[in-house]
Amino acid sequence: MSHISTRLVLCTFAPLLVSLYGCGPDQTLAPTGDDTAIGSDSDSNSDSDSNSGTDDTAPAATITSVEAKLVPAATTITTRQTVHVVVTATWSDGTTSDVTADSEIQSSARSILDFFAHDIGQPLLAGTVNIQVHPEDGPDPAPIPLTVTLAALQAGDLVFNELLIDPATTADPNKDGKSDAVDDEFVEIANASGVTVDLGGVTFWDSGVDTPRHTFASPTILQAGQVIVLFGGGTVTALSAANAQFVVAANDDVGLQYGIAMNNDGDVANLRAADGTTTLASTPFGSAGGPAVVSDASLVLSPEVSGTSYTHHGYVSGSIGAQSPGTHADGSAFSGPAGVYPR
Ligand SMILES: [Ca+2]
Ligand SMILES: [Ca+2]
Ligand SMILES: [Ca+2]
Ligand SMILES: [Ca+2]
Repeated sequence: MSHISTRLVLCTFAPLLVSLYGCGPDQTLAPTGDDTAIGSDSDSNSDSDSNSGTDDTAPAATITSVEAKLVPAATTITTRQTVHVVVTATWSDGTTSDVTADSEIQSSARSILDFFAHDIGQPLLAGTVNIQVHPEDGPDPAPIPLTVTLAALQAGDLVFNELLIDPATTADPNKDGKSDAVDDEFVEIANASGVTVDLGGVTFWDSGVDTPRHTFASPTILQAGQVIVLFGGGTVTALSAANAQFVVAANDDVGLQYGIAMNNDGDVANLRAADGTTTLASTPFGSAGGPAVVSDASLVLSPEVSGTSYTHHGYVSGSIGAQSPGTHADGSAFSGPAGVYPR
């Protein structure tokens, strides 16, 4: 409307502009080639110019701009948060509408952040991404930059899914070619948090000593649905499984070369946060309370990862035997993020 008013004023008081603005009873308002500034203004005039006084043939409005934003707004998130993308179109008649459902929403780095649901961004690793939006109609909005940082570990994020406290004298779970009561002990630690976490600086303790048996290297990234297996010693290079990592106990105390030292009569497996004091997970067994230790086989959560009690590994339906470092008891792989965030 303001365009019309301006035009009327101009036509009334500045007759010399008649040729530019097309004043008069006709409709010669179309842009004239390279004169883009005037052309774009007068183009909308021609749509709303109604000499007849009736609203007869108004063409459909068009999208003039599109904006994409995060709701709530964010420039940095941790892996414990998700982001919600909202796409809004502004139309030539001044109205706006939500066109999120009609827009393609993509991440510039899907390993860092991905869209498993249409408009919900799920962080997977630390880093910086651009969220790119392609609306079905109208111009692409500016991409949304976003930085992802790793969430701090909390109690409950990690669970001891499997503990091999008393390996069989003929077993070789770490597959280093030797059976060893210390080296072949292991704990299988599952990420039950549903988000990516970093075990860097986290320590493993048994009971009765004031020194950790193992300190996880920085960073040790564990994504949702993944596990890491900590063996007492030996080598683990022959082991591999999807969504699983394998490490050997190591600490800085040369006088404490006892592996992870899980006593067969009873002990407590503990994980502490990098601050050295916060307990992340604690599982007593045998004489320390909790489940009885079984000989020559491991204890495994029932159901795996989400359970709160332990059972003999060999009793699990479909069990592959006495232990299963890096896989479910039936030998199947852990799901990783793809199983935690279904599309
Ligand atoms: Ca033992
Ligand atoms: Ca071995
Ligand atoms: Ca011990
Ligand atoms: Ca297992």
